[in-house]
Amino acid sequence: MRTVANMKYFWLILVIAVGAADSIVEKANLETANLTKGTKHYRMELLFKATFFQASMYCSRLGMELVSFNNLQEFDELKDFLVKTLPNARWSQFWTSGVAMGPLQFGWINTGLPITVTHKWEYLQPNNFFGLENCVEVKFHESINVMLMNDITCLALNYIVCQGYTL
Ligand SMILES: [Ca+2]
Repeated sequence: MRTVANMKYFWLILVIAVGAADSIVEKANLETANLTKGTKHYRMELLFKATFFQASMYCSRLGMELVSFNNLQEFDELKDFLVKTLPNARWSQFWTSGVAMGPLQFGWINTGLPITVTHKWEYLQPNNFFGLENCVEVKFHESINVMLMNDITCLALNYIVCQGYTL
């Protein structure tokens, strides 16, 4: 019986090890990446994951804010940045400035404006699962060229993209 139990732990550890080796940080072999588009500057943080609140404070310390997109062009800008920075990445999640304003209504906490790219939600999202999903992440998969939004608990651990503007 002990051998069977040990084997279970072996497989568990193996799965965790494989999962860790598959992280986007290792594939991208970088910690941060930067992109400037016009007056907008993006900074991607891949060294660690954080809650929405920690991520927001992290960007603030840099004089920046969590990423938002007020139109499809800005949505595609972020997606292109991820494609360029993270080749071969599987599903990876990044915080945005999006938060719940009301039942299944979302806006950008940095601008106070509603989220208008409503056709970019993941299938069956937003769903406010268990009534606990008040923050908006983007889920990115490079090999199928997809980036979509999802509402999720603000305490989830995600990577970070900050944005800032030059005058
Ligand atoms: Ca959700």
